[in-house]
Amino acid sequence: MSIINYASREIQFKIVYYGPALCGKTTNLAYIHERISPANRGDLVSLATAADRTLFFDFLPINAVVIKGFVTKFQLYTVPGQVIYNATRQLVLRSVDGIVFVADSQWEKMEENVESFRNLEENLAQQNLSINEIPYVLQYNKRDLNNIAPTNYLEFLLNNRKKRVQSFEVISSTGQNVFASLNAVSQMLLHKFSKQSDAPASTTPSPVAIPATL
Ligand SMILES: Nc1nc2c(ncn2[C@@H]2O[C@H](COP(=O)(O)OP(=O)(O)OP(=O)(O)O)[C@@H](O)[C@H]2O)c(=O)[nH]1
Ligand SMILES: [Mg+2]
Repeated sequence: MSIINYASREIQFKIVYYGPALCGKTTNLAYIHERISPANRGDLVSLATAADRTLFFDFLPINAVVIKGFVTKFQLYTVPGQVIYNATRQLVLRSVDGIVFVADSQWEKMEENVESFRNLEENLAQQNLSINEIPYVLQYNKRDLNNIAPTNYLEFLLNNRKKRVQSFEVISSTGQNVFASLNAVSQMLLHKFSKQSDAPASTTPSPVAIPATL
């Protein structure tokens, strides 16, 4: 649930990067952290094992646009993808506003992708939420590798609901479409906020300032 502070005119949204182990969630946050100027972001906080597997979560706060006089902040989190850390995923998902589901495009990861999506739905259900109520986008990551499934197969597996969502072909290690997917989900959140608040909807600018060097 977004946090609105009328005194400081700030609104905060929580976006969670979800997906199977080693699909590239932390790599997304590392890239975003590297590309946004320190004036517009906080530190990337990562709690990882020696082998760089996320143990608890990664956290990156970013400042984005001003909308209707509110400074909008996005708090980006990743969950640990390893199956054993489900309790932690449930904690990280608390009060989530938007989700970037990161799928690993490699053929051998299809089952894990589907299982992770199902696990996401189950964990949302525990909060009495349905995936259909939460703005989310899909990332098909690791498009640079050779052994990858075609995107229409990934669409068939993961984007097969009545209401299809936006999906992106991503190479998070080089940054391809990392900001496109973040902006898409942020924009959905801002639209939702615009619709819910009393003031007339304004045009929604690109929520996250994309560095000019991209
Ligand atoms: N070739 C390629 N490798 C990638 C890409 N994205 C991530 N990787 C690599 O995949 C490995 C796992 O990436 P992480 O970002 O740590 O994965 P994660 O989803 O955070 O994993 P957990 O924390 O265990 O859930 C790392 O070695 C990354 O460099 C990509 O687009 N292409
Ligand atoms: Mg990680």
